[in-house]
Order: sequence, then structure tokens, then C-alpha cells
Amino acid sequence: MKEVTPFGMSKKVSTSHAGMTRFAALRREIMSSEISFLMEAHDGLSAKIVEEAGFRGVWASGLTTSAALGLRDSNEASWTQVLDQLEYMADATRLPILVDGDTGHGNFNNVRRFVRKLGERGLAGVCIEDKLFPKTNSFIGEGQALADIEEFCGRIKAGKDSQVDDDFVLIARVEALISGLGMAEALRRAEAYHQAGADAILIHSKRSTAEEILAFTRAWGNRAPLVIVPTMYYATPTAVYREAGISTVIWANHLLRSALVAMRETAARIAEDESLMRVEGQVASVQEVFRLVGNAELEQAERQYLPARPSATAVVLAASGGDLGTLTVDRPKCMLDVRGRPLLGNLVHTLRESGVRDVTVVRGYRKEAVRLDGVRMVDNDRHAETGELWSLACAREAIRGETVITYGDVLFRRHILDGLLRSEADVALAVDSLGATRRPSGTARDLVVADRPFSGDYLDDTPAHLRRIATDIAPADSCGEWMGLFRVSARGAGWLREEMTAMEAEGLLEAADLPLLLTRMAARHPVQVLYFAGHWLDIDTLGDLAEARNLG
Ligand code: SPV
Ligand code: MG
Repeated sequence: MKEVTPFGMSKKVSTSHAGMTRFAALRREIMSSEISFLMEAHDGLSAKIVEEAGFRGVWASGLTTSAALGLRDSNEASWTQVLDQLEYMADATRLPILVDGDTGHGNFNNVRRFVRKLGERGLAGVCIEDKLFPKTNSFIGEGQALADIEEFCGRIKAGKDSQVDDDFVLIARVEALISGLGMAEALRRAEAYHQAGADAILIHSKRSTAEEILAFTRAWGNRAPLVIVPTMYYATPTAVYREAGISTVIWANHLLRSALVAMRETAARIAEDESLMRVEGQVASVQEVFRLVGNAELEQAERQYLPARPSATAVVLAASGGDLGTLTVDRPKCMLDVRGRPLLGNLVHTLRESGVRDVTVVRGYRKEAVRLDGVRMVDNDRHAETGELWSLACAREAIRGETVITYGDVLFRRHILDGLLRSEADVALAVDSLGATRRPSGTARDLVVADRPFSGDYLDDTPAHLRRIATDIAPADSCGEWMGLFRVSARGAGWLREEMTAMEAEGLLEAADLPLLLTRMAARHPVQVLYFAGHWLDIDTLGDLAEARNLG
């Protein structure tokens, strides 16, 4: 069988941990004298959560897999639909999966095909129960009819004869206690199934205490490993099962049940508030979803398999000190702590998350305090008497291909940077369409005049072009506030260097700021304005710093 890839690209996934096949890994869990635990999953994502929690195996529950599809645990999903769900789980985790095979979906013949298909898709074992197709969940009703013992033994033999790997595990589930047929019948059935070749016995009970399970265990006397599902007798301490010699405990449905509570609560809040404000922060971040489903692996694969596209570099202007009182005596503003790392560290993290890995920082004030791993430092030693353009000129050599240029005292959410990087414009500016009214007047803001204000429709991609950026524009005349962030293509980088050369010749290089540079560029070349709404901050005051600490 093929090797499993980290995200299960292979259908024939078989490798678990330490080179052991998943079949062997499940067999070891079931057969070992140590107690083992299997945790319920019902789809690929929940299977990943089981693995991350440290479990050594997954229970692919019939109840929760069907419930997650909005169906009853009554074989309403066809067995091939179930098989597809199981395949997502097998692809999502390296753990061995024990499949709840219900009755085996029919007679011995259906069991043969089912077991073969499970093995082919990397599912390590199956549990079949001695009921009749279509099954009903064990916790519904009383006295459910059971299969004829001999007929069920035929299903077990047929399953064992059809396994594609010698270590495939087939567990026979005894429903006699559930159906009220008593201990003797349960033991008689368990023995018959054991003789028929079952690798282990699942003895099920719906009592609220473990008494009948423990009585069965004592009478059984370790003839074959025992598996239990303590959903109803949940209060029994696990030490009791350990002491009794139970092989495996299945926590059968608790991920689905906990997700239900969380989903209901979130839906109710959003419905009530008509807003996401209260739930953001309570729910997993989108980044966390990306992490769980393995986007990092895809990025790596893209680097390996897609034609190479030179990636953007960045220049961060962080030479000025920033006046935040005692906080900026021994370090510049960009090195102040924001959620456990310097502001500059947060900024560089956002750049890297968007694939911008080559970062040059222009430092000046208290430059010895500006340190960050994996970042190139360029010094503006005349920071006290020069302006932004001089700092940019210090990094001129870094502005060759596609380049993101940003102030070092801003924070923005990643979608803003991604928007700039996706833009096909040669020069693209991030502009906050709400920015003109963002702060009380008195704070200097880089306001923007463009040929088109924001239309109010984020799907409208008619380009807007810069006319002017300055701090002396009346808010009413402006289209928004520049966020201190722009991107140039390789062509735009050429325009930018040309403009710097022209300004140098006019003696403007030392004192000019970036708004003047961009305004002049816009007079000669198209400089596109990309509108966003909020989700960024520049840190000028202690209040801004406090707010930055909240910009999750
Ligand atoms: C399942 O998880 O689907 C099971 C266990 O079969 S039980 O719901 O207890 O029957
Ligand atoms: Mg079930």
C-alpha cells in the first residue's frame, strides 16, 4: 500500500505512527492489555480534532455520522454514502479508524463487499452488531429483534474472509443486554461470535450504571478483548474499567454533541444581534480553520509544483521614534509590545502570512533596540533631521520587483494586504473608505482625493485612481484615509525610483514625505486606490496602542 501523505492525498492510506500500518495500530490498541480509548468523529474535521487531542484511534460513529448529514441512525444514508464520509475521515487523519458498521448493511454478501471496500480505503477495522437491516439506534425503543446467531456468525466469517489486510480488525457487537434477553444469552452470543472469528466483542448496555457490563466482563473471563460504550453509564470512573480488564472504551458521540451546543449558541447570538460582534473572539478564527485543514502544506506544495512567480518583498519604514512619552525613551514605537510581541513583529508576521518573506526594515531612532529575526535591517542614521522619503531612499536597493511599502507603526488585517497583493495595478494604495471620519479632528491624517469615491459596493471593481494625498484636505472633500501601506509591481517600482531620482534632483529627498511622493507619481502614472473599511490602525497615541492590543 502507498505511504500516507500528511493530508491524505492517497486513497490507499495505511501508515499510522512510527511506520506501523493503521490496521496494525488499531489491532495493537484492541489487543493490548492496556486500556485504550477511541474518540468519536463524524467527518474529516472532527477526525483531525480527535488526533490533535492525542487519541490513538477514532470511532466513526454511525449515530453521529448520520446525524451530521441530518439523517436518522436507521441506515437512511446508503452504505456507499457512509463510505464516502469515512474516506474523508481516513484522508484527514493518520489515526486508525474503527468503523461503526451497523449490521454490515445486509447479509453476509453485503458484509463481504463492505469490509473489502473499508480496507481499500484505509479504514482499519469495523464493528458489526447482531441486529437486522435496517437497524435502529440501541437507545430507541425496547426489545429490538436480534439476528439469528448462526446467520450473524456467517456475517462475521464472511467479513474476516474479505479483509484486505491481515491486521484488519472485526469486532462483533452483542445487543442481547440492550434487547433485554439477559446475561446468559449475551454470553452465548459472545462465545459464538468469538468462535466465528471476531477479533473482539463489543458488549453494549443502556443501563445508567456499569453493573451488567461488569458482570458480563467477569463471566467472560478474558476469552477475547472487550469493548464498551459507556454513553449511558457515563458516571462510572474509568479506573473501574481498567481494573476489570476492559480492552477499549469508546467515547461514542461527544464531539457532535458538543458542536451542537456551540453551533446553537452562536446561531442564536447572531440571529438576536444581527451582528457578529459578540461571537467574534468566541469562535475559532478563520486562520485556525486554515491551519486545521492544512493550508500550510498546500502553500509548500504550490512552491514545489507551480511555476515560480517571484514573490513580493517589503520595505518597512521604522526610523522615527514616535512620541509616546516614557514608553519611547529607550526604544522606537515600532518595538512596543502588542499582544506579546513588538508592533513590528506583528506587522512582519502579517506580511509573512501573506507570503511576503523578504522584509527590509529601515531603522533609525534607538536602532540598537530594533531587532527581529529573519529581517534585513537598513539604517537611516540621519533620522533626526530627515523625513520618510530619505528613509525610503536608504532602502532603494530593496525596491526592484514587486514591493509592499508600509509604515512601521501600522497594523492591518491580512485581507487588506492580500487585496493589495492580488491587485493587478502597478501601484495600489490601501485606503480606508471610512477613514475621513475615523478620529476626532486635530489628529493629522493622510486623507485621499481620488477620481471616484468608494461606491459602497465591495464587489464593484471599477478602479479608482489617486489624485492627491495630504493632511490638509478637508474630510468632506476626501474619499478616505490612506493606511500607510501600498504596493508596487516591478514596473511600479521603476516609476517609484524614477520619481525619487527626480525629487532628489529638486532637493526634496531629505524632507519630503510619502504622500508627496505618491501624489507626484499619480500625476504621471495610474496609481490605483483600493478601498477597504476599517480593520487597521496607526499608532500615534497611547489610546491607539491600547486599541492595537485589541486588534486580534
Ligand atoms: C454509534 O455511535 O453509532 C453507536 C453507539 O453505535 S450507540 O449510539 O450507543 O449505539
Ligand atoms: Mg451505531
